[in-house]
Amino acid sequence: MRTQVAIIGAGPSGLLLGALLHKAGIDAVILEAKTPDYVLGRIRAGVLEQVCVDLLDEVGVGARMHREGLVHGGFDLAFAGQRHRIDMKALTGGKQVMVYGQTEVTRDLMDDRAAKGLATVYEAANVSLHDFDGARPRVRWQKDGATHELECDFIAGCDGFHGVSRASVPESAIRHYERVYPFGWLGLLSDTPPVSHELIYTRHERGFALCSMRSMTRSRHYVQCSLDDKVENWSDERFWTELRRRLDPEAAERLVTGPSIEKSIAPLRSFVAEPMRFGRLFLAGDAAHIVPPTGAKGLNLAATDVGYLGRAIAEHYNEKSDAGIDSYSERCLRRIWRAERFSWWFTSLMHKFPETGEFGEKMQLAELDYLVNSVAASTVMAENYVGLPL
Ligand code: RFL
Ligand code: PHB
Repeated sequence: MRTQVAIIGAGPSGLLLGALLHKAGIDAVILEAKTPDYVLGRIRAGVLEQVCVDLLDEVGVGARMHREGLVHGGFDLAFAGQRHRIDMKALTGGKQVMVYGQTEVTRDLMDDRAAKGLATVYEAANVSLHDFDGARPRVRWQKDGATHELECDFIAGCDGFHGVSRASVPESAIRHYERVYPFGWLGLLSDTPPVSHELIYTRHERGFALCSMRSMTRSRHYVQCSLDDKVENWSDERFWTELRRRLDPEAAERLVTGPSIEKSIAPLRSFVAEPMRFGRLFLAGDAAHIVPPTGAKGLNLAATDVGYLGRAIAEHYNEKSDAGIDSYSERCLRRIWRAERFSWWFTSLMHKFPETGEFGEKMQLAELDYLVNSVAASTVMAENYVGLPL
């Protein structure tokens, strides 16, 4: 079997890259370890930057997002029992974000791929990458008791943080930068109306809380939890009680509770692998970097990585230029480090860090007070949240 680009992973970055390559007339095969239902069952991101929206429009899968997604021009920061609105739209000269779940983005890309008859191999086991330092890379996998091999020109490693692509690179060729936070987020999805029409990020002595949404009838809430916590320890009732305790009085009053549809714990981590290109292997999305979810940047970074990569590969075939391929890693990393900085900063500002003590808490409150009362500081926050220019 032969293709131009072998894409490892059918998460949002692999699927979007597949769509961008198809649009440029380039043949690609996607290999995914799990089933489609498993991929769609992972409840993750909810906030899309304009660059991500533009890429989905560019490949023609944006119609449902524009119909069902919610455009937000601001969000609230809550601390010391009060809420303060950050007016992103006014502070950034009109920029806004789209609230539309990662599950829906993935579904739209999957449906489009299926409708076009493009090749995706689900349940591909033991995927292995070979010879990407030479001119003829190959990918092998097992399915239905048989071993398969795909010859290609390029391999795109879009297989997330625990994938095989980054792990296939010799240790001496890659450098990792990492910070693991001493807590996680416990998330709960429910068919209940959101607390407010915009997101509320809350700093509280008991820990961080976030009120988000998927629609005006479906909410997504998070509370900071300890790293060794287990979902089984959290009945729906315990979750709602804990969330309500952390919210400001008005939000607590408006909170509508109901049975969970999904509940899961995600550890928080900042991680970057450098470089992102190894001969004919490219890493993209969570395979190369992780941000804590506080800044809502993970999926957006994945989208911009594959935006750059799709264009670079198209230039290689259609314009016989490798300029985009040669600058891929550097271009991505510049954007990634700025998003890492913002996500780390916002995480540090909003969470309970037991080791920093009361002094740390006072610093957080002083910074939040400055942030919501200074136009300059609010503008910095707003322009990072809507996404820095490409
Ligand atoms: P994914 O989504 O992990 O997909 C990788 C795919 O690769 C497959 N795979 C393999 N396939 C073949 N062979 C192997 N050996 C393989 N190993 C793995 C996996 O099964 C999977 O299907 O990575 P991708 O595509 O790079 O997408 C990244 C995003 O999923 C991630 O950055 C975001 O979800 C992060 N994130 C958020 N990002 C935002 O932009 N805005 C948000 O509001 C936001 N909220 C969040 C988030 C992540 C969260 N969690 C759970 C970490 C909220 C949370 C709680
Ligand atoms: C979500 O809706 O899942 C969500 C929203 C904003 C974040 C993180 C997650 O910062």
